[in-house]
Amino acid sequence: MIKLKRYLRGSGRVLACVFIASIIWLIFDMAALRMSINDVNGQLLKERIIREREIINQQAKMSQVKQGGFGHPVPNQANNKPLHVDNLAENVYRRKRTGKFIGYKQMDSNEINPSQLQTEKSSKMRVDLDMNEQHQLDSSKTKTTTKTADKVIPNENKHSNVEDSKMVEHSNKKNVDVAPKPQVKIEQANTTALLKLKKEPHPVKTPTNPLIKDVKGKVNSTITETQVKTNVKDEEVKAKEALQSVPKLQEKVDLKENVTVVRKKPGVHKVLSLDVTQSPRNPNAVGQFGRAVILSNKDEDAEVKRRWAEGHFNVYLSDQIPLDRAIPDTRPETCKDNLIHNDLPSTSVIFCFVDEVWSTLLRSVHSVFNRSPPNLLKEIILVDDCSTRDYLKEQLDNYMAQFPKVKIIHLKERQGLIRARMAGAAVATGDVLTFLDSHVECNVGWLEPLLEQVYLDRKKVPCPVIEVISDKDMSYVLVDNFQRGIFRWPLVFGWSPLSEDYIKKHNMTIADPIRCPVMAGGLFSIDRNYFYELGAYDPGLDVWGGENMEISFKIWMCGGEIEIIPCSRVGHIFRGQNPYKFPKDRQKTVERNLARVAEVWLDEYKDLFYGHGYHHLLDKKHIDIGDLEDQIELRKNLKCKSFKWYLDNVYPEADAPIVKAEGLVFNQGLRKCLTLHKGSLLFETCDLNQQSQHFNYTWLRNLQRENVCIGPESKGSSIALYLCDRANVQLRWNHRLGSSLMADHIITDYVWGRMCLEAALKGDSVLLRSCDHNNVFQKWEFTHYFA
Ligand code: UD2
Ligand code: MN
Repeated sequence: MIKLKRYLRGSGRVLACVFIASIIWLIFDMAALRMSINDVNGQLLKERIIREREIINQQAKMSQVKQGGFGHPVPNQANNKPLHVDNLAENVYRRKRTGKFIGYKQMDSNEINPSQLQTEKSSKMRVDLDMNEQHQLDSSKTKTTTKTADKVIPNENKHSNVEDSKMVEHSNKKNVDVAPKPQVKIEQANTTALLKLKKEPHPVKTPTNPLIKDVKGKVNSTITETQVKTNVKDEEVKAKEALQSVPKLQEKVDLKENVTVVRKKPGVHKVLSLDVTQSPRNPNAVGQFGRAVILSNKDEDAEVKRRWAEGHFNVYLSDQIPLDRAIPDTRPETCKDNLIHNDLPSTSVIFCFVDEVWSTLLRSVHSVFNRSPPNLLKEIILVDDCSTRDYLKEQLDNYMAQFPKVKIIHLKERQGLIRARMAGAAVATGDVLTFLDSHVECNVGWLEPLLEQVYLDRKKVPCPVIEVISDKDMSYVLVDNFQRGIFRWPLVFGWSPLSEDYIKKHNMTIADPIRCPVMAGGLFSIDRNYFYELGAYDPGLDVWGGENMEISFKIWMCGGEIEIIPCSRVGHIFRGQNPYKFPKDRQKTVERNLARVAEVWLDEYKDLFYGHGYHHLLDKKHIDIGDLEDQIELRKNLKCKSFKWYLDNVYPEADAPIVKAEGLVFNQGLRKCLTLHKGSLLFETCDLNQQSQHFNYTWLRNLQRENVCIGPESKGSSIALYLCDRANVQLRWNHRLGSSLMADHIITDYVWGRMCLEAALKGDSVLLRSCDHNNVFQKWEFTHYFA
């Protein structure tokens, strides 16, 4: 103590005072610093909120300015992602589709790997349960009673309180690390953005092309007593709906990430991975998660067979599968990060159907409701193409009455899918038309990528990847990547993989849009006004078939583009045969449709169509393909490009030689070439430079030089020259190279008995003689063969 006193004396005291003072100073300083940091933080936060509000205001203004339409091209950078190979979902259920033709698809269900299935199942569970937690969050707002866990979902995209406490408990446990709680302020900002956009929907332009009236008029005139069930609501109710649905939608989005995105690039958000179901999904339900169902019971087998004809697929099984079952999210991994514009156009989804099975029709509709952002889904239009089944009348109306967005049209006369679709389009009010078959399941995130393409370019016609719902076990089956739709002669639709070279050359990833020469037909989105500018479908096409060719050629040749969008996926039940009746003969209906398409769109290539087994369609006595004037006029008015342009630019891989063979026609006996000189046939020494020696062997099997054709005289054995006539069977010859007995011969199929073209010994004429496979004067060879 004495020592301490001694230290505090004199200079020691001064030092101690300084020391204490500096400590006090330090403490004050730190406190001040802390306060100023808090200030800055608060300021920063304020600024951020203000900035985000500004962005949102800008977006709202933009959507006001863009009232004339939504087609301003902005490249989607999110597509340029590296190839993703180890996507789990891709390894599940993968089957080959290459080379198989639509309508004949028979799938085998034995390839499924159960362990992968399990993984897929659990990952899917997380998504669903995640939604349930959102339901919990909402529980104070709405209370609706859910019926059974899997079957009925009475509200369109409206979340409700889930009363099954077991499932909720389960979901909360599972969900802890899955759904991070959103930050309140940020949530508000985003919500405002969407609400503002919602309040200013895209105005609907009325089609201006005079042709539109005609097309619509024709359809309407045949639809007698169309019943349109519209649930018109006043604006207030609609606004309320928007207020309810949009914030809920937002909850599902990872808000933290979304904000980062908004700051980088205003006006976009990450594609929404919606899978909304009102009831918790029963993981043990039949067909849940898109898995195959194998029936072991013999009685059930008999039932499957008994009911097969109702839809030409496993109807018995379909009826047991939940209407809102989950299916594996099969998109390439990178799709989830794709950026989508906030102000996408709305769509009307159009299903036309005839005698569709109840459960598949409903599953199709529910999949649209459950997996589409409500603000983009303007309405669902169901066009009943004069079905004969009772349940598709009042029962359907009653069921759909709970969904204000559903409109039903019951056609009084059977129109066929083409005119039925047009009837649906005629009442549609969405900016974009989205056509779907009535036995589909739309997958997670299916809609936004389609609408995004239309938004970027209104002349783009995007199609989802069509995946397979097995007709036998109802499993959801993935298809190969890089597939595009093509046609082979005679206009048969098929799938074909892009070549390795093409993929490399264009630096393509599995998520990039694929240019598609021909669409499958059933599933696509198209700007509504553009659809009418193109003259919709040819209303002269009947029942089924060919309309996919028509619209594909029309789109490409008249300035549009068709693309398959791998980030959008929809499952479809491919049936072995049409499950409904054709009012007239099926084959005749389809070939008549195809002939109409060929006559309007194929130019000089139409003979390739007729030449592949459809010669008989040229005979007007055999078939009346109807009036084509309007269609030809339409093509002229639209100033569409030629079919040759289409082949050169859109589908250069097509095998489309304009003739079967051409050049000099060499006779093996005379060792000279056929010459058409001053109206008569003779032989000269072969000379490629001599135009008089050049002949075509056409797809209509004519031996033709310019417009002159060689044919047998109607009676007798001599040969005559005729003005070519595509319908004249007298002018058709069979000729092919090869090793068969009659190879190299030129055989008429007009004169009774086997008669062949033969060079006269003197070389001054050609004759018609009984075919003799040893006779070298009956053997001919063209310079070039193409087919
Ligand atoms: C494919 C297309 C289909 C259509 C067809 C060619 C896909 C997945 N499917 O055959 O959309 O382009 O090729 O025409 O790309 N329907 C009617 N009325 C009729 C006939 C059919 O409304 O008179 C309905 C039918 O209920 C179904 C849709 O049209 O919803 C397509 O018929 P489909 O499923 O028999 O055709 P699909 O898939 O074999
Ligand atoms: Mn179909």
